[in-house]
Amino acid sequence: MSAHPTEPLTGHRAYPDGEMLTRAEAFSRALRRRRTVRDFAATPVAREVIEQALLAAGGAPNGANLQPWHFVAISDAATKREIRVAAEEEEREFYAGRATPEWLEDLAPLGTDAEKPFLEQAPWLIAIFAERWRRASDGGRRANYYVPESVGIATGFLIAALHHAGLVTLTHTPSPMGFLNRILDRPGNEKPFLLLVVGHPADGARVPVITKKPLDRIATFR
Ligand code: IYR
Repeated sequence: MSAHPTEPLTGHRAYPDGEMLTRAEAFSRALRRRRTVRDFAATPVAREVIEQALLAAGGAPNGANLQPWHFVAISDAATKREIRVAAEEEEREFYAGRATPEWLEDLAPLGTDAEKPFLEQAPWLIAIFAERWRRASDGGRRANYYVPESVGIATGFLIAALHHAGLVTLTHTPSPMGFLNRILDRPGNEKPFLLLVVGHPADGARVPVITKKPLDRIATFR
């Protein structure tokens, strides 16, 4: 077996049982306050906040620590406009027939449609790319591993970090999303994963009435 360098686990924090439960409850409550918001205020958000959230995402567990992701954080108005125009083009086709009737029926309670004004109104868009494979030093292709899992976990960290900072997000998945490679100059080995819309909620923002499944429907203990 090859020797690999190790270091002491210094970042771990242990808590007494009672405090552990209190912490678990507090974190659970904090994350359960998160709601997807579609109405954004124009209020700016400091780039440093976005940077910190991206650093949190970049610490996510992933396949062979190859970190197969790339985040493009966009605040430039012209780029946001270009993304909106391209996304709405795809969405019009989606709502006009590419989506199955069953899919549209499932979306009806959320009140979504092909209009995506939030892509221009929100101060930040974060386009998340999955690096399907990487370029070896000899120019050939090398594998990445568990790419969707890795990028999904990192995106979860990112959403949680932004929520923790007091921002709201919308996970937007125009389909297909190939236009993001073109607009954002990303190479063909990177596949758009999703577009995260980030900012403050608009004054008086409203959200759909929805329920989350209770614990006994999402988990089994044995
Ligand atoms: N991408 C479309 C449709 C859409 C699909 C699902 I699944 C949602 O949870 C929400 C929307 C859109 O963004 O409108």
